[in-house]
Amino acid sequence: MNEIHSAGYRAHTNIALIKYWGKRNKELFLPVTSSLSLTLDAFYTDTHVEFDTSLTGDVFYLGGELQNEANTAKVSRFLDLFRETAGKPNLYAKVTSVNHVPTAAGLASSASAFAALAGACNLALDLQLDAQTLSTYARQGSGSASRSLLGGFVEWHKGEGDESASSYAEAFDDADWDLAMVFVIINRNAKKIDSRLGMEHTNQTSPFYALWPKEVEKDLAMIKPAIKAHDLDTVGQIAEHNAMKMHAMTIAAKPSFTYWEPASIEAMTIVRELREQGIPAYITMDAGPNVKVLCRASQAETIKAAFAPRFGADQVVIAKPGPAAHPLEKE
Ligand code: 2P0
Repeated sequence: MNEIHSAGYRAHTNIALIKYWGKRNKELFLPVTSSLSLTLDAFYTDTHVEFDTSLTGDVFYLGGELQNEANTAKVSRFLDLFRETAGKPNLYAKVTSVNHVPTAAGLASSASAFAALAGACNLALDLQLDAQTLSTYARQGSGSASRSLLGGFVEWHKGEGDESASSYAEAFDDADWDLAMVFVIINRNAKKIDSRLGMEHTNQTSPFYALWPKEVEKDLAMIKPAIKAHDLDTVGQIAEHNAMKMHAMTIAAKPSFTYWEPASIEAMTIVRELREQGIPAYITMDAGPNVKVLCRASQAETIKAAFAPRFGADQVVIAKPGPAAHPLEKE
């Protein structure tokens, strides 16, 4: 008789206000600095995992499509962490994952994907790992996934030396205030430099990287009290400056590269114009051309409208603070 252990989990994506950009240990995904993010409601991943004693290897479906060997191998390496903890090294699984993102977004997120898979494995194998411990597992799928297990503002602590258990994510603030993030989705034409490669190249060749750890430390120390005080202007100014410093480092890498496209700069100009009109709106950008705007939820529609002359309605998405990752109801 074959034995089946299954569970489903949903995790939302997160956007860092203080960025993770560099690893001190690539095998364990230990970061150079701590980081701080906001989990968002608009984009998420639903994942079902079925550990089945009759399987002779792992099977991975993403968006209804059976995945190739390389993608399946990534998932398998991640499942190994859970199999080892459960003491069942030969228990294979069928993983079925769906990313919920707006049409034409190109926003597939490894953060929500590995967080959802971590939650599903923990539940299916009845490991009962607490959120802090589970975040150290999610981290080893993708660094930013550690932060997607929790809701609201989340801090991922860099930890100590090579101690995996010391580098975990922790809820910082529930973000239950007048807050939103407007996504301006810019279709990419340029060839993507994925974040893993981008951060490593920056770390190794950008002369400005030496300044980064100290800057992050200062930014974190300043942004935390501002979040607690619900001071959007201070939070936004620090977050925007942190993002600009990250992107400046990539331009100074050798060879130089940037995630910005002409439309990214147009979107940023609109944000600055909004500010000149007295509307608090602040830019952050990640390893791609999309521009995200931190603002008040009560002004998000006004901000969305400001992008309308230049960007299509389906290119601008309003997201609110999102919840912690959680189990999906059994069908
Ligand atoms: C962040 N990013 O803090 C930063 C800012 C992108 C820009 O974390 O190599 O996919 O899998 O740990 O987590 C994206 O990098 O990289 C990221 P890996 P990950 O959100």
